[in-house]
Amino acid sequence: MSSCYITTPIYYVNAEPHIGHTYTTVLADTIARYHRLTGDETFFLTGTDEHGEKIAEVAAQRGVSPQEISDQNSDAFRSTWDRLGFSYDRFIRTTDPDHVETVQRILQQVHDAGDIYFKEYDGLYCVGCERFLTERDIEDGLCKDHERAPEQRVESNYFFKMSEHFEWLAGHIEANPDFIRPERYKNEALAMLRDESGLGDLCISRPKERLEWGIELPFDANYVCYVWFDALINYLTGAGYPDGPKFSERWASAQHFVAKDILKPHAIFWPIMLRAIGLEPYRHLNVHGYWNVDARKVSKSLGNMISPLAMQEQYGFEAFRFFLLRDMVFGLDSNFSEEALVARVNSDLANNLGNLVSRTLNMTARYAGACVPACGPTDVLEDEVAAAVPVAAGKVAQHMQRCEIHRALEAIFELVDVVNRYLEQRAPWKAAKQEGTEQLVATTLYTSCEALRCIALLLAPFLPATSATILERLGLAGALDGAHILDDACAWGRSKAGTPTTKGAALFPRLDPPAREDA
Ligand code: ME8
Repeated sequence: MSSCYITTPIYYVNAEPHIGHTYTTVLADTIARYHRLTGDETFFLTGTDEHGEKIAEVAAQRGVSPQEISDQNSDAFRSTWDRLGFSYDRFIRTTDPDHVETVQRILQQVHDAGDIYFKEYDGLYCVGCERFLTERDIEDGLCKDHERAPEQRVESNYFFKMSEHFEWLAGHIEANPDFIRPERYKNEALAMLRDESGLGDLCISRPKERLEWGIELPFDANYVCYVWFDALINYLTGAGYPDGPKFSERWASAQHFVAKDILKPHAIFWPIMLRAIGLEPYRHLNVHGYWNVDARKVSKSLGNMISPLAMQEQYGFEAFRFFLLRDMVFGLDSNFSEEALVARVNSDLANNLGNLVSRTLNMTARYAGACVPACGPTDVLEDEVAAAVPVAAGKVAQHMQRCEIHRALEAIFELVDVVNRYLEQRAPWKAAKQEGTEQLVATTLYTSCEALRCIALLLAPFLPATSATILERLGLAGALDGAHILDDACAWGRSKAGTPTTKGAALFPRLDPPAREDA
């Protein structure tokens, strides 16, 4: 059995979850579910990043301790993820004792190996990014991401010898084209490495006189660890480093999911940190674009957030989840609007999928006594439907390997179209009115119930609740328990005649377009 270790970023606890965090977590959840259904031993990690100036600053503004803010907002993330049904295996907090211990152990190890030195530093610091900026990060005197002015800082600090590994890293990135993907981010990482003036060594400490909220350096009690050095190590703690029984297999299959805002720490700092620790680099860094609203990145600091719980309340989470997965092209930015969401849900879910489910099950109730009928002799039309299933499954597998979720969904919805077209051609509602067509109607309904079973299985990683509902209505509750489920999707003919089916209410009622403010 192969291992599969999937992570999201650990989110800062300076505010509540928004569409951006939800997207990365939906994406990772979908990939994790997919791997579980193919039989891989999957471990899915998410959590919260709690130390550092950003959190200390918000706590001070609100007059509470950083620990209180962390507890409150970490709970907000976890309970939101639970309400949305994400299938994470561990929710890690950087204040968890095992993480603090791992970070200190690693700091000591890297220090003992001579890879950390002390010096005075003078630079421009952005608290939003929690790092010193380079010229590339600044436009009109402001941090490009946070649109706030960085502060000039002169400080004595500890530095991690990062620059001596740039050449090795560039070689690793070149030699492993899917290490950082899609390709545009691989190229961006290589450009960062070429532009060495901007990188240099990594400052990994903050003096306690300026910041107390962090993990104390084991070799100097006057300093705490820089939040990014602490945060990246969560991926090791979460996998059970150093001696957890599954650590080695998990680490060998590690895939990180992040947006492009944190490319640099993941593409540059992290592989070099791993090298200093004596570990192999992770397997893949999967980098997606931004969700924008009115062409601006959704973010806590810009205050244009879309709440996933509000979306769940308004549209149902599966509809929102589907929109996020279907409308973002992996690697590119996407614009969020409720109009686009409603249009997508109405066309794909209410019309195509919803219609197929309701007419298949309604006709099975009406013409076959609410049981899957026995399949009679088949013809070229049935053979075409049966042949379309492994084609769709093959495309899904291929696209999922590359994280091209929108294309995987496209392939499943092409299959939905094939079955809808088949029903139009066979028109069992007309055939049923004629004499001697019982077998033809039964074969048509068997074929569409069977295709629906396959579609529901293929959809399980993307729309887990919808998939379970369709299977339940086909009398196959529990079909998703166990391993190698996706192989079942391609095994045509598994539906058994006589299995009771239920009609049920519309899966996705058509949504009204949102009211316009100027209307
Ligand atoms: O950076 N569009 O945490 P963070 C798409 N703690 N994704 C978005 C997004 C948007 N508009 N806004 C946020 C941190 N995200 C660090 C990470 S990991 C060791 C430490 C998502 O709370 C996306 O995944 O600022 C992005 O990379 C992440 O949230 C940043 O979350």
